Amino acid sequence: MSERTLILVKPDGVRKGVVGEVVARIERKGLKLVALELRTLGREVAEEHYAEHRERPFFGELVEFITGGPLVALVAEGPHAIKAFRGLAGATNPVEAGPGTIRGDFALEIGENIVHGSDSPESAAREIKIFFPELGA
Ligand code: IDP
Repeated sequence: MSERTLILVKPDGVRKGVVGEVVARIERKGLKLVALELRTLGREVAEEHYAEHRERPFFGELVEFITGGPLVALVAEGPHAIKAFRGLAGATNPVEAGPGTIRGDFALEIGENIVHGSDSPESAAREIKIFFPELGA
């Protein structure tokens, strides 16, 4: 069963120059790129994307960070795309992410963990609509 997931190479990933590396890992896994764009998020889009974290103490920091520079938004498609990319990304906290994962290989701090990947089909649909409304449902 093919599905789609919304992936962000966050501003720290762009700053560190690992966009190519992340995209290569996505492609090497066998996922297909459906959309890809470099853009800088405004506060409103950032707050919408992270709406589920609105009440968390780090929300302000998270929005500052994600709007602080260009990021790469992309949609990847394939069987189990959501779980497959979460596997490539590794644990949210990079010090707990295993070697060979994106966060395990390129990050140290939870606030700067290089990538975002949708965590469920519902989140994927919601997030894809925010970043690429032209893709439809
Ligand atoms: P996920 O990105 O692995 O799905 P979530 O729990 O949805 O993890 O958190 C969203 C993002 O919020 C994380 O990727 C991370 O960058 C940031 N974050 C999570 N917990 C903390 C924290 O305790 N301090 C700062 N940032 C955090």
